[in-house]
Order: sequence, then C-alpha cells, then structure tokens
Amino acid sequence: MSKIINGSRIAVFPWEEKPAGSDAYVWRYSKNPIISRHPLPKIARIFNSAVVPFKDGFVGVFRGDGENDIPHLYVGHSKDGIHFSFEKEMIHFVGEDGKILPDTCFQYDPRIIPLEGRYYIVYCDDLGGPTISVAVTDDFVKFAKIPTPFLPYNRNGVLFPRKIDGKYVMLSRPSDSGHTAFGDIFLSESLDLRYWGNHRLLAQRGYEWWCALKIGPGPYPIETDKGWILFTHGVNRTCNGYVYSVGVMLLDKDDPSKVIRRGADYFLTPEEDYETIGFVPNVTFPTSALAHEDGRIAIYYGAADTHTGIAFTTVDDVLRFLEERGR
Ligand code: BMA
Repeated sequence: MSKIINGSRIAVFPWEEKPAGSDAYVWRYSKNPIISRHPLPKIARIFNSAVVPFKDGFVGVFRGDGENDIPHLYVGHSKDGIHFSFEKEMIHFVGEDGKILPDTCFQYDPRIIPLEGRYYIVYCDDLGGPTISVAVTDDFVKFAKIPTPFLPYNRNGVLFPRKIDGKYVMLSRPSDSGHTAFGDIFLSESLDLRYWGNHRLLAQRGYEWWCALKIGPGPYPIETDKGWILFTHGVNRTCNGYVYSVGVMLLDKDDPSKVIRRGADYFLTPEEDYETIGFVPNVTFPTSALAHEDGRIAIYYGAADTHTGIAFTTVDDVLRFLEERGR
C-alpha cells in the first residue's frame, strides 16, 4: 500500500467504488456529467474547473463560457463535491492594494492550490496574449492578484502545494500562442511567488501519438511516499481535429524536476458521448484532483469543452498503471 501525504480527511468525499470484477486503473462516475449545458443564465457551458474541500463542503472556481463564447471565472459551492450551485456574478479580481482591477478579456482553465493555509488560483489570462495569472484568496469572496509569473505565451500553470527545498515550484506549458500548436511541461522556481527562474524542461511531448502534439500539467501534484503524482493532458492531432486525453506521471519527491516514470499509454481518453460530442468534441481535460489520505483520488475534468465529469482512481491504481503501462 502506498500512502498519500497531506491528503484530505473529509468524511464526505465524492466517490463511487470500482465496478465489481473490473481491473480498471480509472473509472468514471456513473452519473457523469455532473454539470450540464446552461448551468447559469447566459452561461452556455462550465468545464475545465477546479474544486477543493472548504469548510464543511467544497468550493470551486469554474470556467464559464458566456453566450459570446468568452470564458470567465465563477465561484461555486457544494456540500458533496458533486452538486454545485454557482455565483451569478463572475469573479472580479482586486490588486494587491485591494482596488478592483479592470476585467481582462478572458480567463480560463483555473487550478486551485492550497498552500501555506491560503488558496492560490492559477489560470490562463489575457495579458497582451494568453499567459498565466495567479490570485490568492482566503474566503473565495475576495481574490487578490499577485504579479504574473511568466510572459505570454504560456498556459496551464500549476503550483506545488508546498515549498520544496525552500522554494515555491510551478509547472507550466509555454510556447503555445494559440495559433501554433506545440507544448511541453516546464518547471520553474521562486523564493517569494513573485520572481520566477531556474526554468527547466520537465517533460516533452511523447512519440506516442496520444501526446505527440502537446503535453501539459493538469491538477496540482499529489504527494505520495513514492513521489508526486502529476496528471497531465496530452494532445493527438488527427485528420479530424485534436483529441485531448488524460495522462499521468510520477515525479521525484525531493527533486520534482526528475520524472521517475510516465504513462506510455493514456490514462483516460474521450469515449463517452459527453466527452466525444460537444462544443469541442473529443476532449478530456483534467484540472483538479482531490486526494483522500486513505488513497482515494477523484479527478475533475472538462468533457468536450461542454461538461464537467469526475473519474475515480486510487494511489495504488495509478502506481500499478505506471508500472504496467509506463516507461
Ligand atoms: C486548449 C485550451 C482548453 C481546451 C482545449 C480543447 O487549448 O483552450 O481550455 O479545453 O484547448 O479545446
């Protein structure tokens, strides 16, 4: 048995047992999708969103695409991590001085990272081109932006949930302007969450077709006694458009710039109707993973840029997958 370090202890954990007789590494929630079309007035779709345990339930920062197709971020609350109610008003970020900032044109694909007793929201923002913004909140009411870590073009930023060797660590996927299509995972470090450096290539696209075009970090890494579990997205360019699958890798516990093992095969790929049919067909895009200290993991993922789904696994299933299907 492997152990999750600093896992959640919450009693109500979104969960469904592995179907009897199955030896699957990962299985979908039978009532997916948990969020369907038009969840709010004038919001067409909610997907690629992040959830954390908060108070006696769960809170999330959600990507809501308006009826002009422009994405902004919305707060949602839930008692069980499955049924969410959303704030009608989008998040309006404040600056470090507490004054409301002008809204940027778009914001999408948020991650929430609990770090040193606060919650950091890392998301793609429009700052003269898509790049990563970071905001911090204590109450999910007021969100204060801290300096942006990277120049455009960059997306899919995610912080580790603790300092490693005295430094904050962030993963990101630079180099994709949105007009060109490529992307690898880089690791960067900071002493103060303001100035970032010591950038290093962590993982490149694979020769395996499911991740041959792009590979990017997903939810914040889960610490285990064997290393950090990092779920990723991998992109295949087919003659009929891109296909986004979920991948997974294991990073060294003390030096996460070292990949111990990565999945050679995808971990999850679009197969269900709500993943293969939608605004952008054939997308499974993980942005959040809740980890319980007893080893259970619930992955939240965007499906077809239209819905939100949950898939379940355990730390042992992930490590078995990496052993049997990794390189
Ligand atoms: C990426 C991002 C994601 C989206 C995916 C598939 O470039 O924009 O938000 O889910 O494309 O459309």
